[in-house]
Amino acid sequence: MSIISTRKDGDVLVVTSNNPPVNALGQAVRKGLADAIAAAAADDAVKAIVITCEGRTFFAGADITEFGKPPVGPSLPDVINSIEASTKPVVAAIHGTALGGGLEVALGCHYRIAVASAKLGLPEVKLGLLPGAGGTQRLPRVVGVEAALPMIVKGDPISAAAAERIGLVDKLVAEDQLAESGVDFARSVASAATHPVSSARTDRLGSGLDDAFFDNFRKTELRRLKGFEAPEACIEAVRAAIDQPFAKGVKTERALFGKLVAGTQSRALRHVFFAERAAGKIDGIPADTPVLPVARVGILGAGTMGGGIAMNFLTAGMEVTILEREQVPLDRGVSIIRKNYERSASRGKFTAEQVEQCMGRLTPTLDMNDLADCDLVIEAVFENMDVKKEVFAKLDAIVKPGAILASNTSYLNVDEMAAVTTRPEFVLGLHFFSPANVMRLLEVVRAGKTSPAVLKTAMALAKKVAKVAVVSGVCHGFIGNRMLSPRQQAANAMLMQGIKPWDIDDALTGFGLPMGPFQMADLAGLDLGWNKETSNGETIRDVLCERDRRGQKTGRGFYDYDENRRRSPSQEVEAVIAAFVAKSGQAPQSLSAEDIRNRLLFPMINEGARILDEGMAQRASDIDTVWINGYGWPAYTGGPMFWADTIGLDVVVGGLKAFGHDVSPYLADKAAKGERFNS
Ligand code: T1G
Repeated sequence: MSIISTRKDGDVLVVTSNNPPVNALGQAVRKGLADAIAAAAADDAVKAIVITCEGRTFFAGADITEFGKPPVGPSLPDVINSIEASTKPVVAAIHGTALGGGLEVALGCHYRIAVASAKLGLPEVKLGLLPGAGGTQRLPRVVGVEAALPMIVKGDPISAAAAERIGLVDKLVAEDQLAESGVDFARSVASAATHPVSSARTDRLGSGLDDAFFDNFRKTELRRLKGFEAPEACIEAVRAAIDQPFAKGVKTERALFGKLVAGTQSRALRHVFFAERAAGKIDGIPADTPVLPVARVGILGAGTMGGGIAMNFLTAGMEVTILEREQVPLDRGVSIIRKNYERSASRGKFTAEQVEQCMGRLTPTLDMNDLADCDLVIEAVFENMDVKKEVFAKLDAIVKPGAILASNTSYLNVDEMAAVTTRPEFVLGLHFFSPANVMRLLEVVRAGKTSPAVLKTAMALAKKVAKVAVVSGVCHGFIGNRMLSPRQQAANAMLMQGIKPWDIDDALTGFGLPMGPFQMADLAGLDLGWNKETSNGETIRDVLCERDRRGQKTGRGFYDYDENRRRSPSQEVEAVIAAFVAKSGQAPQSLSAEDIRNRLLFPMINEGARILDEGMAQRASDIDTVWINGYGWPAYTGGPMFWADTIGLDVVVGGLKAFGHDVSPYLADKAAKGERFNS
């Protein structure tokens, strides 16, 4: 069966793509489309053409795996130009997603129909690219610049209904009638004298969209895209649609695309795309391993984590029972869940009815026996091993056999928790990140006896609650937090060399991380684990806490904070640090931002190498996925392991040696062989 097939429905030629899983526009698809259009042109019996796709979606874009390889014709722009030049009307019949090159194909068609559930978008910017097959020139001509600009610069898809409202889709059709509706629509326009040609349209380009318009757009939309190169290139390309004739505009688009596709950022973001998809694959689990049914979830603890975790399952349509020891914290937890939903509803994410449906699926309780019938129970209680063991022993006695018991611990040994139960094969870690209803990352901790079915069930559940799940072995702090520790140690060591906390933080925020270690410390509270009774000014943190500089909560920590929690360097802290440096007898040092950054990040990478060497992570790209989705590592660098590959493992090894660190043999070996973490 060829990827592109054609059939005649009377005088309408139906061209169908069948290239699972997402009808990516690889070479064979492009060739097949070009041939079909040429055949239609040569066949007088054909009066109109419909392009449609088999499977779960319309074309989901160019084949990303082809990027970086020598191009093989026909090119997508050529295929789209041949569609647009057809004298017989071409109708795109859209279901699932029309994304990137897929929407560009549809824009080359003269008409577009879609089922209501379809999504349409140009997500290229998320891959560090821009639409490179005419999308930046045709979309503004079809829907206007105001509607096109956010679609291209932000890359988020829109619904078919929204697409119809802006004139991108000509007609919405019934979900199960797409092919027939396509033929009917094509037949209905076949006799028209002319057909709309996107590239020739100027009626929607409008006027007076000057620098002020684009500057205002930058101000409102680019703040969250700081550090990404592609958004600005997208704006430049859309401007070309206004300022230049189509033929010149597509040349501008092509030049911008060529620069981006060859750049490090796009290579990094394409790596991230495939890394997130690879993370869901578990080595060594037979394909026929069953996924266990999970309809009702129990949550122990209605605090910040417990409440956020509960929302994931409620939002996904599941029944949740949430347990607390006392009424007050239980009521507080439930009201915070409602407040969070209502805040999201006020931003249009949920309807009031959906909020009530989610809250309706929540059962608060003070009685652990109410968890007996749950299929999965997740504990989010105090981070103490004795407390955890006690909870697991009780749950094991109460919850029905065959139910999964999970811990939301951030560091502790899940094997020890499993060992106090009679069902260790049903025990694992599910480490959510705060706020748990927002953060995409879920570290799935595979304990020594966790069964393949339980692991596979956890991964399937993660997808159901829209999390990016990464499998970690049992080790202190799993993948993310384990790598955070050497960075924190390096930061504290630099303080003792007289490097200012704000210079250290700025080195990381300058690199693109959301926060530096001392900002994080102030946010979490410097008195976390601090004991007032025993404190004796031995460490910088002791002294700061003794002076009631406990972080944002006291308005002073490593920084001083104003009433809007804006931070500023503190002379008092500078003096405290200087005193410690003087007492150590070392001469204060000064380092460049790059040096500071390397001293913080190289030890993390070294720890990442140890994690890989021990098999605590399945692959280097999993570590990248953890740091991007759990710790805000800038995606345009690809994650810590990909970044290390980019700067060269030999450079990392050289730096670690210079900073006096023991280099992981796994890392040293790869560097010596000129290899990369991500092959
Ligand atoms: N190319 C190659 N492989 C792709 C692909 C693509 N465009 N899209 C998906 N896959 C693979 C994916 O790796 C996975 O493989 C499988 O398909 C299922 O994907 C010139 C420059 C469509 C919304 O950015 O957003 O067009 O892991 O797990 O959750 O202007 O896939 O099974 O081996 O994600 O149902 C622009 C990318 C390209 C859309 C479906 N298009 N895809 O989500 O499945 S650039 C995109 C998606 C471009 C032109 C430019 C999603 C999806 P495996 P999945 P899903």
